[in-house]
Amino acid sequence: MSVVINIDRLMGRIFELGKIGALAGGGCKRLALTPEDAAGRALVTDWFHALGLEVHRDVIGNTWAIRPDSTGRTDGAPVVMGSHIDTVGTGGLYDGVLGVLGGLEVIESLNDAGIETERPIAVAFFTNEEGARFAPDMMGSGVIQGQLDLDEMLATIGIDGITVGAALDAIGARGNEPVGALAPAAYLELHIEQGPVLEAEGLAIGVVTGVQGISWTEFVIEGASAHAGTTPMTMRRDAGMVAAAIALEARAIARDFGPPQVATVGRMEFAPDLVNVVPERATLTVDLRHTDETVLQQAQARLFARAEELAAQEHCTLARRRLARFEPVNFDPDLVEQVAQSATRLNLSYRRMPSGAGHDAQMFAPNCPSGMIFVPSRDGISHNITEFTAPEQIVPGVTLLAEVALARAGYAQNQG
Ligand code: HGY
Ligand code: MN
Ligand code: MN
Repeated sequence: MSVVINIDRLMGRIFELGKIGALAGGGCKRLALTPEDAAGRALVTDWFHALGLEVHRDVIGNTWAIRPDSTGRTDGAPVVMGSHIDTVGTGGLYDGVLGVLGGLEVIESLNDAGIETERPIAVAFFTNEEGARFAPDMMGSGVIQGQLDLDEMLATIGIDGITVGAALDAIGARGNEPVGALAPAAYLELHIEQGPVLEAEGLAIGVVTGVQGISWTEFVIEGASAHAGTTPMTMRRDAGMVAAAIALEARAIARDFGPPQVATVGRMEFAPDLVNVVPERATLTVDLRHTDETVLQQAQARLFARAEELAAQEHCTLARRRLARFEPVNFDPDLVEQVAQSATRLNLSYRRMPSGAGHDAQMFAPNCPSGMIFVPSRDGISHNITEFTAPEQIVPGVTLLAEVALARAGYAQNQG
């Protein structure tokens, strides 16, 4: 028997949350720990309370809600279904949200069916998964799972000059549960694929085997401002040109290494940023990813060495700062197999695949059996306001999430 989910109820919640931080052309913007994020947190936390769940919040704002086991207790290690509700600046309605509200739908569907479990089941959202305002990404889940240092993260300064600690307090999101307070028996995350594979292969489900390695670096190049018209090219110390050359090197690395190597320059700023002034300072970020740690190290080494050369050639200085660095993660093979077998039992087409994006699940993987379920993304698009997954594609994902969560939590024997 599989749990019957109420897709209309779930889509209603997805659209309701999507109204918060809604962007003019569609999609939404709820950068971590902004007033928009605070409003989203309040709405979802209200939904947790409305189901009578026991709500907890920790020292960096991670929030989880526990459904008691069949004896009414919530102190056992729960099976956790989680993800995030913060978004990037051009966010869609489904990235992260589907995993949180899908988990809530599983819990409400269990309530509807009167199904009780031997273990507690919980649903959670984690602080600052995106890392767009405050790097690194997966910050909240990294802290509570011991992969990132709490004090270091609270002191992290965002792209707008505010620390994580100050932003937490500005929206009243700091809780009192300590690091390590959430110790799941198993962790499951439903997420949109955010890439083109499932749609291209006509598959319903991605059984995620792991997450590729991530390297985020900020470069700051210092040169000298000069007159754009009077300064001979040989006299320039043009920080902007060094930044542009580093960006082209990042693209060359992806080309030369070939798939699955990817490289992205997401941010680039010049100072004084004026049409007729040679830039004296340039700041850019480079995001490199690969499924193989050794290759990612090679890509990173080439980028760093070339950046030094380019700066020296232009008589500029170069400062480099790590924004994020996570090695590739493999999910628990038994759990991956269980997801695959449940998909087969539900007659769902699927394939095993790694995740190109980072996810909270990778922070739980060293501590408990962790796994992920993907559903297709239209045109493979995400981090874009046109991100879309149809309700009929969501149903299999949530049904499979329920199936695996129940298997891990154990049906209580005294089912009516
Ligand atoms: O960057 C990522 O992969 C994720 O969206 N935080
Ligand atoms: Mn996400
Ligand atoms: Mn994302």
